[in-house]
This record gives sequence, C-alpha cells and structure tokens, in this order.
Amino acid sequence: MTGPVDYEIHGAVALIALNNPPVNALGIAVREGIAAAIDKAEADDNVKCIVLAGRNRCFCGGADITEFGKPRKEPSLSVLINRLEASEKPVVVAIHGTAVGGGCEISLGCHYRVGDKTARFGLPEINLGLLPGAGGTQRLPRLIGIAPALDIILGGEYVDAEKALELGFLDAIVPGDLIAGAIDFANGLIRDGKGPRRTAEMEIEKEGAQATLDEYKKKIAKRSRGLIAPARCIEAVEAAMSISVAEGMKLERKNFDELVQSDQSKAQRHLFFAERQAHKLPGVDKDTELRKIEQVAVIGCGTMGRGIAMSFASAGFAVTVLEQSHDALDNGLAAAKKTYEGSVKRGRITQEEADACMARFTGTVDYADLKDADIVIEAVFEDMTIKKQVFGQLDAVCKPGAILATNTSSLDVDEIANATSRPADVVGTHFFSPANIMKLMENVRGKATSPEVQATVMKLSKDIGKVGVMVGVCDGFVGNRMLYRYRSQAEFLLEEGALPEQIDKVIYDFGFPMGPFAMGDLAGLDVGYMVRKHRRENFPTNDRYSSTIADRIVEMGRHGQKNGMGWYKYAEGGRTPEPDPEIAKLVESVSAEMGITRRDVTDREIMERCMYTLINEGAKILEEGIATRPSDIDLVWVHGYGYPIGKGGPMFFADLTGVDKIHETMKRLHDAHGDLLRPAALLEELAMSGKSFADYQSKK
Ligand code: 3H9
Repeated sequence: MTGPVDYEIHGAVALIALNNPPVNALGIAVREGIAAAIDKAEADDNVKCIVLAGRNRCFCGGADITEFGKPRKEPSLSVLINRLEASEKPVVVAIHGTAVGGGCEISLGCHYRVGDKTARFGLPEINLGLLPGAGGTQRLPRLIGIAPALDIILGGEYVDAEKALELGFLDAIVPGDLIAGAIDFANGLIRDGKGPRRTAEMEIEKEGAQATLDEYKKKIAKRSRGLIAPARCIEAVEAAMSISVAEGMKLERKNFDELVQSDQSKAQRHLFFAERQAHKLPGVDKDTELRKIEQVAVIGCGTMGRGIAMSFASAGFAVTVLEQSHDALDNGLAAAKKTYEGSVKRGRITQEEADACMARFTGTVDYADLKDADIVIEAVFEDMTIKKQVFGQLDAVCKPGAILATNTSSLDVDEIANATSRPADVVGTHFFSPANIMKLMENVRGKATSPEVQATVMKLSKDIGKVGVMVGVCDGFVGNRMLYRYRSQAEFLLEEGALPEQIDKVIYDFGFPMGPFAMGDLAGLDVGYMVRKHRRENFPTNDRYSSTIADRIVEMGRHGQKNGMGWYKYAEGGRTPEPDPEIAKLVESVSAEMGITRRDVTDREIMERCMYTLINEGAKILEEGIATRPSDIDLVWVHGYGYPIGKGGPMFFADLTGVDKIHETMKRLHDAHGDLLRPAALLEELAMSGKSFADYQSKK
C-alpha cells in the first residue's frame, strides 16, 4: 500500500504500520489509510488478527495539531477508533516510543496493547488547552480506573512502559524486535481462540469514584486558575460514570469543539509550536555537528548553582560542583540532598531515584578538577570582575572544545568571553530561580559564539527538560530587559496614585501567579537594589527606570519576606502579604515630594501600562534582532516569568488584542506620560499595515 500507512501480511496476521514522519501524526491521509487497511484486513478471510504499529521515531504523536480549527474531514479520529474497536478480528497495537493524544486513544480502541521498553503513553491535550477528543476521557477510566486516568488526563505527562504495565494499559512488554513480538502475541491470540476485548464494554469502577472526582475538582481550581480545559476534562470523565461510551463521546466532542475554538487553546497550541520553532537558529545549519556532553561542571553551589546542578543530575548527567571552601561545598550538597528528600516525601520521586541523583554529584574546591568537563556553567556572584577572573581560570584548566557558559542574568557575555582565549566556546545559559524547577533556559549567543556551541546548548536544554530560547546580548537580554520596563511602569503608577496591593491584584487577575511587588518581596528586595545600583553605574541613560520608592524601602531595612517586611508586611514566619499603612504613607510622601497630585488610577490603566509596555519593549527587542522571533519572546515570558499560558505570551496576547489597538493605546499613553512609553517603530509599522506579530514571524 502506498501513502502514509503500510499494509503487510505475515501469515494470518495483517500488519498496519503508520508511516507519516516524523511522529505519525493522525492527519486525514493517515486516517483514510488506516480505515482502508482495516477494511482490507476484515475482508481477507486469511487474516485472523490485526497488528497496528508505527514506523519512524515513535508509534504516534496524536492528532495532527496543524489541522485544528480547519473544517473536519471524515473519517474523524473518533469514527476511526470506533471502527477499529468494532472489528470482529482482534486488533493488537504495538507501541514503541510515544503513544500520546490521539495515538493513545487509538491504542485504547485496540483490543490488546503491547510495547517495547521505550513505550510511553499519555494524554497531553491539556497542555494544548484541550481535552482528549477521541474517546480518551471515556475509555481510559474504564481501562485503568478513575484516579490514575485523571492523573494522566489532568497532568498531561507521559507514563513509561513499566508503569503502563502496572496500570494495566499495556498487556505485555516485548523484548527484542517489537513488530515480530507483536505478531507472535497476535498468533498466540489466534492459537488460544481469543477474540476482541473492547475497552468501551468494560465496567467502570465506581467505588470511591465520586470522592476522587471531587478531590480533583478542588485541586484544579487552585492549580489551573483561569483555565477552562481542566474543568471540561473532569466533566467528561464524570460523565463516563453514568452514561454509555457513545453518549460520553458526544459530550467529549462538544467540549473539544468548544475548546479548540477558544483563545486559550490557540495560545497553548502557539506555545507548542513556539517551543519547537525556537530550535531553528539563524545562521546555524540544522545538521550542525553537536559537541558531546557527558561531564557537566557548575561553579557555585549557592541557590542558583545548586538548582542548575540538580537539573543536570536529575536528567542523568554526572555533575562536578566547585565552591570556594569545603564548608560552602558541604552546605550546598546538603541543601541539594534536602531538596531531593522533599521530593521523595511529596511522592514525586522514589528514594532510589533521589539516591541516584545525589550519587551523580562530585564536589571540589580545585579548578584543576574541571579539566574533563564538557561544559562548565558559572553561577557566581553577579559582578563582572569576579566573572572575568572565573573565566580566566576556566580558560587555563578546561580541555579544548569544552563549552564555557555563564549564568549571568544581565552582564555582557561578549566582555566575559573576551576574558578567555576562546570566545567562540563561550555562551550564556541563563537559568531562572529555582533553577531545578523553572523551565526556561535563556541561552545567550555572544558575537563570537560558534554555531556548534549554540546548537549544543539548545539541545542540552531539551535534554534536561527545559525550554531553551537563544537570544542576543543586551542589557537584561530578553526577559529582564522587558521586566525592567514593566516594573518601572508599576512603580510610576505608585507615584501617580496607586498602591502596591491594587497593582498586584490587577496583575494577578490578568493571570500571573503574583504581581510585581509580591514577587519582589519573595525574591528579596536587596537583590533588586544591588542590580539597580549596578545598572545606574553601567547604563547611565536619560531614562528614569525606577522610582525612588523601591530604593527607599530597602534603605528602611525592608528586604521582603525574608525579614517579614517589604512592599507588604508579613506575620511572623508567614508568607501572606498584608498591605502596610507604612508603605501607603511612604508612597504618598514620595508623590508629594515630587509635586504629583495623586489621582484615581483605574485597573484598566494598570493593565495597559504594565502589559502593553511588555509588548512595546518586545517589539524593540525584535527590531534590534536580540530575539529571533515573537514566539521566542513568548516562551521566555511564559516559562521564566509566569506569564499566563492561556494568553500565549506577550506577543501572542498583542495579536489576540489587536496590534492596532495596542498601538493606539501606546500612542495615548506616550502623549500622557512621556518618552518611556513611545510606541516602538515595529509596533507602529505593523499597526499601520494591518499586520500582526504572527504575520511578521511568518515572513522571517
Ligand atoms: C490530540 O491528539 C487530540 C485528540 O485527542 C482528538 C482529536 C480529535 N501534530 O517534539 P518534536 C511535530 S491533540 C503535528 O520536536 P520529539 C513538531 O511540531 C495532540 N505536528 O520531536 C515537530 O515539527 P518540526 C496531542 C506534530 O521526538 C516534529 O513533529 N499530541 C505533532 O522530541 C517533531 O516534534 C501532542 O500534544 C502533532 N501531534 O518528540 C503531541 N507532534 O520538526 C505532543 C509533533 O517541523 N508531542 N509534531 O518543528 C510530543 O510530545 C512530541 O512531539 C513527541 C516527539 C514526543 C511526539
């Protein structure tokens, strides 16, 4: 058979193999191919059993996401899966690599499931702002039970072969060649006279199910604030308890159709493709040979260095951490151990996994021990003189070809690179705190960074489960540069009439986990104070970046949550911000000193001044070529700063709102408040030509 589905006969077994690289997505041609192959197998009296498998890197990555939002072509995936399940001849699915989304649902429609040891399954639709739309919410709870099904549907994560076997998703893990093993399994069914075993006909376990559902409802209200998809998933699973699969699938379909049209799902699909697009680096050939990375070294075992080292250890890399003294080293390693133990207590990893991670650590106080490292990541104090010393030492001890990376969040990577004799090997790898949790790796290419080093670092981001974005050198790179501008506006709004709690509430309601002032208190205000001092000394411009209020607060000895007072006050040992009349007094007195008559600031103005400023600065970053594409900026903000995923990042949000509207508002704000709010040239150009940032990106 030609096309994206192969058909072969192996004795009494028909093999249907998906062949639609790279991930066998279930686009219309594949669905038609499978339907035709089933018809053929059913019509052939010599065929007694069917094996469904996949060629290429995995069994199936699910429905073809690029088809979403376009008119649906028949056979739809649900129709196809029902057809497969109705087959009178037993169907065995053979899973290698990933079987996710529609790929998992098609497996649920098969009568038996085998996999090799690479097999993993999951329903990641939630990550696209969707629910499984081809029977997943109805069949999975029937097969493995309500609670594990909800974990998989709401978590969106993948389950490995061992666990799949334990849950009853897989019937067997086949050693050796999977297709040969699956055909053997099929012949076994024929021999034993076993017929179809339909998931849709299985009884759902109702005992305790309602309590489980209620518990999940509570969980998602907190965890997925503002997102529609999780509640729709629960609704569909709940329906599975009381109605037939056919009825349940109708409800599921209705929910899917509603979600697929929603802005939230569009935003999350945008982020899915953005993550992949980010790996296409300008000036770097996709076949660039990567450097081999096995031995990782991290300099500094404070909060940041430790988090970075843990990210590597957790992903299976051997990590050497270097500290200045044995005491600092011992403290750092003990803190890492404690964090892993916390994960064991919360049931996230097993004790064996925690022990294995710690066993990957080696501590040292001697630079000579870094000689075999394939990459060294420096995470020392944010001071150029210290960084240059560190890089000078690395240059002296590291082997040729080692990548020398800096975790600086704002210093000039080119200047750091020039402290070595090998600037082509130097790159920024900016992690976000806590580095073992936060997904963003803002990688920074210097003027001299080689294509090979850029490509290797991007691949490394993926290998340790991070979202990598490559950006250019400027003050604050992409993320912090935009943050400075947004925070300035928040502070100026204080001078004009707002209070921290009002601004934080608007930003929280927009969808961020917290507003800028609560965030400042959490991070520690003394850190920001040092950064501002450094920036004033190093980037003297005519712009007034921040209000004096921020400095005065620190000078009053208020360092944030760590000493129980910052922009807010905190109860002894507490973490809940409480508005403080002292701060209101300070803010009002600064306004008076500046001769500003305080006014009522509306929530709308707060949102526009803060969020549109992000967009405007993002547009300038694009003009300057610091970010390659708008979607890279979106990734930085979603994965590094908690920008709400349902809005897709600042540049996608600009498109959703309308670039012309943003431009109009920026013009008005500029007229009222001056130069910091001048519309970016690119914003103006797009608005004038009726274009969006997506149009701009598609032309790149
Ligand atoms: C669904 O199934 C809905 C149903 O419930 C109901 C329907 C009615 N479609 O990630 P990679 C592309 S929703 C289209 O770099 P890996 C991807 O863009 C779907 N394209 O490779 C990239 O393209 P490019 C639920 C897809 O080996 C290329 O394939 N499924 C799809 O690291 C390679 O991707 C998901 O959410 C797709 N479904 O990882 C899928 N999937 O090279 C989640 C991938 O041009 N996907 N592409 O940039 C994954 O987890 C990974 O892609 C996978 C492969 C593990 C499969």
